[in-house]
Amino acid sequence: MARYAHIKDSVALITLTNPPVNALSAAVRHGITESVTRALRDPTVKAVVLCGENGKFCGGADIREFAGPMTGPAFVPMLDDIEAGDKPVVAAIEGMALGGGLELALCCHYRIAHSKARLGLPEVTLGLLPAAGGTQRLPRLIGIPASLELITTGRHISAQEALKLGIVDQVTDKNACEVAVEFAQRVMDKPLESRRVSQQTVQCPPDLEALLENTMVQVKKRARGAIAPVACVKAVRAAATLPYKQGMERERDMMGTLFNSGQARALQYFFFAQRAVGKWSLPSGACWNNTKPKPVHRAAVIGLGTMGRGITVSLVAAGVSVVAVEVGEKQLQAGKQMVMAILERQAQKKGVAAPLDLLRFSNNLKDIGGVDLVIEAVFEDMALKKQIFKELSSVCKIDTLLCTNTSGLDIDVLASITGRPQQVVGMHFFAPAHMMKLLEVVHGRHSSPEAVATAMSLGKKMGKVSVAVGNCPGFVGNRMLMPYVEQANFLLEEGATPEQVDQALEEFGFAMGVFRMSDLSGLDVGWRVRKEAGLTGPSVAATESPRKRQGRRYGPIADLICEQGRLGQKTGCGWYLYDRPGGREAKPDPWIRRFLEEYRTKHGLKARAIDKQEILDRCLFSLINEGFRALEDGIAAGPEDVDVIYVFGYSWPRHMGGPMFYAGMVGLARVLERLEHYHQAHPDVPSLQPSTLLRRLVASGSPPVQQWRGFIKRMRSQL
Ligand code: 3H9
Repeated sequence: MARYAHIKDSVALITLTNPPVNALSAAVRHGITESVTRALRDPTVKAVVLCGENGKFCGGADIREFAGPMTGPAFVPMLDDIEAGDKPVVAAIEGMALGGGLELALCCHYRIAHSKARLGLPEVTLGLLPAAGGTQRLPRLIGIPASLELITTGRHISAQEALKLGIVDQVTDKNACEVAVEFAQRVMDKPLESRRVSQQTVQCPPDLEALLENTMVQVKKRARGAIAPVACVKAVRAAATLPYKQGMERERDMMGTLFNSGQARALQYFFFAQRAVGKWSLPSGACWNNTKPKPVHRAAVIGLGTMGRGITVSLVAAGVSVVAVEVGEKQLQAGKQMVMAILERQAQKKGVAAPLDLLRFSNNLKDIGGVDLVIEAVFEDMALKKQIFKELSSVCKIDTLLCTNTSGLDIDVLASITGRPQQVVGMHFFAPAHMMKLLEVVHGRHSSPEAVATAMSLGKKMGKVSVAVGNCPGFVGNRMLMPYVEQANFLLEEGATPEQVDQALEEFGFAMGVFRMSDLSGLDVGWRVRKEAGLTGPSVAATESPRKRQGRRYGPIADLICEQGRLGQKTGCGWYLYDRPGGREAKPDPWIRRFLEEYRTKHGLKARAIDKQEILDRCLFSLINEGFRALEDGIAAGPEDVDVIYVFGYSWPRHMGGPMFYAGMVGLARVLERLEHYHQAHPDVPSLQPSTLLRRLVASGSPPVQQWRGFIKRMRSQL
């Protein structure tokens, strides 16, 4: 786990060997301790170089070990011993030095980094803080402001930035290990006192108190209830105000609290969930490691509305050449201007030229004949999409992949219009598509494994977190959103206000409550979907009760709001009031209050006081219940898929792990009991009826979320 070699001219080389990222498992820590002791004892060794195998220095503590009791040598004494040793230790950083990996480098006396290496203290993203001295050594090395930024965000930085900040002593394009050995030979006789970071004094800015206070305010605002970023600020404060030893005690105490917190468990689960979704599989048995994607060099985007523009930007930024098609000349020009402006802004930030040579605009579908893949991103209108898919089928070369960005329409219907249903998949991006990380890759009944693999791989190239999902109305994300929004609407009927519902959801950790979110995306989006589904509009029989559809309770409030021309931010009013069309600041609207009162009177509803807990239980548990149904149907392959979709697409707070993980945290028995309770109170709301999967999991003793995949497989095989 750590290889020791005594190489030329009195240098010992210690290589961490724990693929894939040389994480500091108990065995590796053991290896380091033994090797360092050996080097320090050997009189022929005058200096030590520490490096990692396969061009990777170290990815930090072994996160998998956090689930069980910690064994092996403790981190802090191991690092202290290296720093206190009387022989210079040089860290040769290739690939990455993250978390405990960077802390290991910080206790070395010198650090040489390869120019492509990435460094950082990302513990905060795992619900922790850098507790092997990171919060105490880094401020001593680079000062308080830069440390606060790096430790509270967990941002990875380049070797060049690390050099500028003073984290590393040298950056090289050559083999960092060889450079470090030469370096070690030059410094082997130099005194070490000034090289021991823990012995240095922290350079504090004169406005330290104000800086710490401001940072705390900003961090709390960004954290949305996460506790680790707050602890990180406190730990850096300790570095600034206490001697090293006491600072270390503060670091250790706070780590103790964080380590055992539910948030840390949630974030560590989420770390592995993000990686699990890349390992997709289809019911046919085809999967990520037995299916090769096709290369995509040239693509077309059809439609230059908000979605088409974002998708075009993402493709071009990923190095794919794009023909963007829009039939209306005005829309084409507006889209062109916007796409070019975004690409130029992005390039300016990076200090490079915008890749505009990859971009072509056209108002003629015939111009896309030679592309490898098309993404249709027109209005959410089935008739229009069918028309386009018919045309695509005749103008594109035979092996072109045909994708749709629909947010919930039937992929199989679109596939059936083409003569090549196996080459049709959904690529559901989220707005704004050039910024949002999530991509749902929707496989229809006939989608080929190669088509799915290609869309997944293209998503990755575009920097997205891609999740493969099955085909059903709304797929996974929007399907689960429906009962959530429905409950929010029912709560208004029963006595709540939009701001009361939003406040409860925002306090839970969502970036925006359901009504503020709806105002942002436009109320007409859902209105169109409901019209298309025959829930509102001219297709509804005049004799039908406004609060019932197909024998179920229906909440028509959102339709009535839309009928008033209140479509959200873009019209200056929706569930809230804005100072102008396009305004951002939501203010409670007395009109809505009056409207709700009149509505309740008209329908004989008596408003009652609704508390925060009921709002959360009804909105979140109905959404979770639908998640269980999506798992039961096989539309979502596993709980990780649902959770990744909700965190990246719907701003579910990451420190709550995602809806399915959260259900496990709350206790499946409690979720079931609450759903039963509310379903009894509202028997005409089917989405509150607990799913079979939830019932079975509870009956089986509520196994942890990591075991649900296997449980579902067994449950299906018994059917
Ligand atoms: C810490 O250090 C605490 C300290 O302060 C000490 C306190 C006392 N452990 O991401 P990839 C696995 S906390 C275990 O696909 P990439 C990963 O699951 C730690 N496993 O590759 C995957 O496995 P699989 C602080 C790890 O090239 C495989 O390696 N460190 C660890 O896209 C490949 O990973 C961090 O937070 C780990 N530490 O990205 C760094 N790291 O193949 C976490 C990775 O079975 N790691 N694996 O799916 C990362 O950010 C990325 O993995 C990294 C590589 C950038 C390193």
